[in-house]
Amino acid sequence: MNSHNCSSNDVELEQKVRTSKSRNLHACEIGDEGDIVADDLIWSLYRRMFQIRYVEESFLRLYDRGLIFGTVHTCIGQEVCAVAVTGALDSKRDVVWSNHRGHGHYLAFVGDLKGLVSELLGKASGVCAGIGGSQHLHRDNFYSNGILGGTVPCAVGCAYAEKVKGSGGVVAVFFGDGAIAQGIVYESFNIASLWELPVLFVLEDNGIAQSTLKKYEHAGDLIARGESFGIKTTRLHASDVLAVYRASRSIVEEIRRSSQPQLLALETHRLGPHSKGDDTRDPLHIAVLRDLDPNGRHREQLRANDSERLDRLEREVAHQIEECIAAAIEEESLEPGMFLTYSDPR
Ligand SMILES: Cc1ncc(C[n+]2csc(CCOP(=O)(O)OP(=O)(O)O)c2C)c(N)n1
Ligand SMILES: [Mg+2]
Repeated sequence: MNSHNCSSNDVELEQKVRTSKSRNLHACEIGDEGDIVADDLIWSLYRRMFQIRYVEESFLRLYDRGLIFGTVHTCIGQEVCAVAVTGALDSKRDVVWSNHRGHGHYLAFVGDLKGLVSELLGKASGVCAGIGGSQHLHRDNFYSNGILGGTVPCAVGCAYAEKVKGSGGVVAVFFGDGAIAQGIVYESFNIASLWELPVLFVLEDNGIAQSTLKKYEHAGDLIARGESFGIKTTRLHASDVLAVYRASRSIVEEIRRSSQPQLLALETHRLGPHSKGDDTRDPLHIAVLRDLDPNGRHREQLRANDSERLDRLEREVAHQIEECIAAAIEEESLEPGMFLTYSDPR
């Protein structure tokens, strides 16, 4: 197991802030590999991270304006997990199962900005015709559901299907440190390992489940749980997108070759509320976390590399998102009665 010591108490966090501030790397050096390929790659990975951040912040504002119904869980601060892991997958043959915090996973894997924005605004042009909403996104090989842990056996079943078909597809499933408490997760680990299924279990360990800190919920080491089922486990900080991307690529290729499941445990930090405005954490703690924001750190590095290119990138991405939002707001909303009569036209 690649293990880093990384429990999320404040003292350790402050040390990390100091360490991250003392590193002022050129963009090419992110991931400790300075080459041309890395230079282009980091720009495209950052583009996606910025897009996700901008969309998520927009969703919170739209929610406040009463334009989003139901609930909305943003992945602000956790963008590296979505971008790096799904970037390592092949969207044609691999499959993603996501959870309640899935907008970033969807954008990074499917790339369907318009479908996502319209879906959250409850419009017919949304990816699920506006009736799935934030937690029920499905298109092509992407599935999501808000039942904690419930997606993990679905992913294992999918991986079984891919194996039987001989497609070479890998199934990645994202779940949090709260969800890993669900018993079904262990039944899934067991079967995946026993039947040698091509699954990548991705634990997004942000140290909190809604308002319950990990230390009040879990005994023992979360990461060791996969290993006890014979599942090879890698533990990383989700702070350096290029490093996590490269690690994910090699893990995915290993799963594809061997048809053995693996667990990738990413330590990450949720910078926003659990859903909308419901953050019970000490504001000082959040301020420390914000200093560690991977988006901010990558942004600083890219600005040092080419500030005009960065401004252009952010302007373009923001403009595209604003256009999508404006168009979706203009679109007529669904009639409440249609929920009773809707049938999928596909
Ligand atoms: C089975 C189930 N129980 C409770 C909930 C309500 N709920 C939604 S998110 C959440 C916390 C999830 O924590 P974690 O798995 O760590 O993911 P995070 O929100 O931190 O990304 C809870 C309790 C749920 N969606 N499903
Ligand atoms: Mg959590």
